[in-house]
Amino acid sequence: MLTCLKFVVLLLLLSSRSCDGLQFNDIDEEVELVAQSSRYGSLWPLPQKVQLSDVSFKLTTSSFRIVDAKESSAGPSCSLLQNAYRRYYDYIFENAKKSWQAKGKRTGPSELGELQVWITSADSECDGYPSVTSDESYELTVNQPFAVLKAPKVWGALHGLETFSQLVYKDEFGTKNINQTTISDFPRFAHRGILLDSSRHFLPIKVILANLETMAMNKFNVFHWHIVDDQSFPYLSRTFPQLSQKGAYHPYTHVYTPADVKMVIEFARLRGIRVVPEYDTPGHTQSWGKGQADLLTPCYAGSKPSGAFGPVNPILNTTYDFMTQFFKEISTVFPDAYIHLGGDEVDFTCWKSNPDIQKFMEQQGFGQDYSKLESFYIQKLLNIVSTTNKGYMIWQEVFDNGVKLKPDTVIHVWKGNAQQYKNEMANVTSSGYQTLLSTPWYLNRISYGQDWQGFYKADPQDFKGTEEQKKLVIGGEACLWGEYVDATNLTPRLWPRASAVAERLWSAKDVTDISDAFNRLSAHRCRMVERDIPAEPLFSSYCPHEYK
Ligand code: CP6
Repeated sequence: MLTCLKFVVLLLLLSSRSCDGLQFNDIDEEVELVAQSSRYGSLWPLPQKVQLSDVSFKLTTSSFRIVDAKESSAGPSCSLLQNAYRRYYDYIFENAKKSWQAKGKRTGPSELGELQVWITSADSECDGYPSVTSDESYELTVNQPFAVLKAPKVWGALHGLETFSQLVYKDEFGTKNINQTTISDFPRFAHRGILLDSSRHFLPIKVILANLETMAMNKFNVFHWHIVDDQSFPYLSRTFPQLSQKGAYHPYTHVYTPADVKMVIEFARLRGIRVVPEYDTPGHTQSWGKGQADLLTPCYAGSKPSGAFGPVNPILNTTYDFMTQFFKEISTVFPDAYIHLGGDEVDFTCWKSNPDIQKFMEQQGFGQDYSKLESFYIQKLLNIVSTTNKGYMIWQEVFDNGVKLKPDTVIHVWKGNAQQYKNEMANVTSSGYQTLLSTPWYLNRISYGQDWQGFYKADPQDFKGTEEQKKLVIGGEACLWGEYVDATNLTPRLWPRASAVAERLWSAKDVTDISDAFNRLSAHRCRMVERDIPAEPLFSSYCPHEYK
C-alpha cells in the first residue's frame, strides 16, 4: 500500500515537472531574446536621466585619476571615498595593478585625465551610516578637460562612481573609452533590499561580503540579514553566549563573532548599504530553545509534556526579561535605526496543547482565539524594542492580526498571489503604514526559463489606492531563503535575477522595455562575471571575458 502511494506521488511529481507548458506561474509570457547592444550600453539600473553623445575620450591606466574636487566638503581624510576611488579605478582598468599612485602624466588631446568628485553639502556624511532618508542622488558630467561627479552626500557619490565605471568600454584596440555624457540620477524607492538567510545554511563571511559588493554594483542599499531561525543560531551573543554555543550548527566554526558582525557592517557602510538584522519571534525559534531554558512553550501530548517545544512562551515574565536584555544588546551591535522582528508563520498547535497556556487564555478572556495571544506577545515585544529607540519592521501577519503598532512601523508584505498581495498593500497603506514588498521577488523559487522577466514586471505601486497610499511604499526586497542555498550556489542563484528587482526599485516607473532591459542586463551580467562574480547567464550567449 505504502509503495503504491509512493508510486502515485512520484507520478504526480514527474507529470508536473516534465512539461513546461502545463506549469502554473505568475509570469504571463517569457520572451526569448538574443542579446544586441542597447543605446544605453550596459547601464544597469538605468539612471533617471541620461544624455549621450557620440564624442568619445580615451582613458589610460597611467594618467587617469579619480580625485576630490577642490570645492568638495570631503577631503583626503574621507576614507570611505578614498577606498571607493581605489575600488573603481581597479574595476575600470580590470585590476591592472599598475599605477594607482604616481600619476600626473600629461594627457593627450582626446583623453580624459580626471574624474573629480565633488560633495556639495557641508556635511558629507563620510563617517556616518546610511539610512532610509539618505540622499543618494548624484550628477555626472563626462566631458573635457575632466569629468565631474557632483553629489550632496557620499552615498550619491558611491552610486555615481558605479555609473561612471559602467560607461567605460573597450574599443577594438583594447583601449578604454568613455563617451561624452550627462547623467542626473536618484532612486525611485528609498529601500532596496536583499534578504539572505544564514540559519538554514551557515553563510561564510566571504560569501556575505561578495554579495554586498555585488549589491553595490546594482545600487541595492539594504542587507536584510535573516541571521537566525529554527535550524540554527549562528549569532554569537555577548550577553547570552549559550544561544550559539548550543544553537549553532557548530559552536566555533559556524558562528558570527562580534568581530565578524562588525566587519559585515563596515564593509556594507563603505558601499552605502544598511544592515538590518532580523530576529524572528515568537515562531521560527527552535534553535533559541537549545541554549535558553524555559524560553519556548512545552508542547503536551494529552496530560503530559511530549518533549517537543513550540513558539516562544508568551505567558512567562522570564520571557520578557530575556527579550529586554537580548534586544538591548542587538540595538547596540547593529547601528541601523531599524530591527526586523519577524512575527510570521506562528503555529498555534503547541500553544493549544499546553494547559498553562489554556488557563492564561481563559484569564485574559481570549477565548479560543490564539491570534490574540500572538498579539499579546508581539505587543509586549514591540514595547520592549521601542525602549531601545529603534524602529521596527515586521512581516505582514502582525498587521493582519491587528496588533497596535507605532506609526513609523514598516510592514513587510511577503504572502499570496498577485491579487492577494496587491490587496494587502492597499490595506496596509490605507491604514497609514509604510510598506515593503517581497511577494513577487522570492528568488529562492526557481523554474526553467527567463524568470527575471516576471520579477522585472512586478511594480510595488501597482495596487488600487490614492497617491498618498502610493507614497507609503518605501520599496522592496528580493528574498533568497536558505533551505536549498549555501556558499556553493548562492551567488549564481541570486545574480543576475536580483538585478531585475534592482532596476524596478531604482529606475523610473516607465522603464519597462523588456527587450532593452535584456540587452543591458546581458552586458551588466557579463560585467559582474568580469568582476569575478559567478552570475548565471540569462540565455544562450557569450561574454568577452568568461568566468575563470
Ligand atoms: N522562514 C521564515 C521562511 C519563510 C518565511 N519566514 C518562507 C516562506 C515561504 C517561502 C519561502 C520562505 N523560510 N522565517 C516567510 C516570511 Cl516560499
